[in-house]
Amino acid sequence: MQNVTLAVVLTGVSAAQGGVEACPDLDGNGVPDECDPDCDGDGQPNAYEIQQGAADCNGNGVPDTCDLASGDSADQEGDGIPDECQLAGLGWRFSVQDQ
Ligand SMILES: [Ca+2]
Ligand SMILES: [Ca+2]
Ligand SMILES: [Ca+2]
Ligand SMILES: [Ca+2]
Repeated sequence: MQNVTLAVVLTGVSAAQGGVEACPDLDGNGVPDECDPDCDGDGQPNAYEIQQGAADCNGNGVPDTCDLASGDSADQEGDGIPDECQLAGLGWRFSVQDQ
């Protein structure tokens, strides 16, 4: 008589290997990042980039760099800031020059 104990059956390993990886959700909105808008295609959702400090001066939820790249925002003087965020200052400057 042998006292054989085969209590442990290692079938649970496969669950931890090669399974479906949890989709990253950097901005924590419950939507996998691959489904979130990512205007520049760098894998970081727009909302996350703004959370991390990307400029969104016009508050449309899209980093301003993308607004400019897509042409949604004009940047006539090429300073990297959407002109709709600067209209007040530009208007003041132009009004001074025109007079
Ligand atoms: Ca997300
Ligand atoms: Ca991005
Ligand atoms: Ca924006
Ligand atoms: Ca500008």
